[in-house]
Amino acid sequence: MKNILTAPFVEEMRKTTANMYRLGWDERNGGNISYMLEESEVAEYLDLNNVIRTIPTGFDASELIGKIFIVTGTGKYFKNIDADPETNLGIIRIAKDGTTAELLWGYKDGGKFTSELPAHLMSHMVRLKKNPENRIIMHTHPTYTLAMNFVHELEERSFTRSLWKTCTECIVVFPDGVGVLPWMVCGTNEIGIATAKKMEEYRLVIWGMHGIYGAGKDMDETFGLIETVEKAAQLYMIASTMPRVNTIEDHELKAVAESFGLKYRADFLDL
Ligand code: 2HA
Ligand code: ZN
Repeated sequence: MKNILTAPFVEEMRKTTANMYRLGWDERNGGNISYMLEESEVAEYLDLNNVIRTIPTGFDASELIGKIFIVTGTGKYFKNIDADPETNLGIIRIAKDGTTAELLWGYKDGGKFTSELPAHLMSHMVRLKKNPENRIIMHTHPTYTLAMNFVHELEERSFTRSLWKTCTECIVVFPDGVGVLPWMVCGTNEIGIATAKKMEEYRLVIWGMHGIYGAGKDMDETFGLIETVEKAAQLYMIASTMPRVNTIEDHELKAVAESFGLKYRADFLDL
């Protein structure tokens, strides 16, 4: 059996969370990531028959029975993951009842998975149906995206348009746009259900005045989606305090999308 600390998926969790912390997006225990793993890749590092303990999830994830995820821990800080992955991360498998998580590794201090597990697993279920390659759900609190939440209408068409119009390549990176939820209590099954519903249409979902969710096939794609929204929001916020002289026009957005051959939300453009 190989040392789990050398596993590429543990390394990716360490590097990504450290990077997000350094960007200032994940203060204290802010943010969480879940990453679906292949049974065969985990079996190189762990005895899959050895369940350390079981933890109830509080909701039904029957569609994910037997699936294995590496997930950030509740109350744990992204800042500390790199130095102590075994305390701050855990590897869980959804048990046969669909409502229990079997702990295979991690949460060494008796901890458990993120309080946002409902939003993560419900989003995985939806995204997997859209794309069987989907592996990552990522939640974070990017500074400018959040700032923009306080000065911009929280409505997906207009929010998406403002982002698209700030950065030429935004429409290329997220042609499906950005879903927006109003402010809601976090950590509940209700916000999980609402997030998953948005994930039927979008790979990016803003939690109004809280943060953002991203979904993708790997860490780079998912991080890249959120990073691009954050860059556009940063430009929007910097430029919004000054008189606007230029903008990317709707016909120009259409031209970019068509030149890249994208299936995009044409109904989000005024043409
Ligand atoms: O777990 O970001 O939404 C910390 C959070 C909750
Ligand atoms: Zn959060």
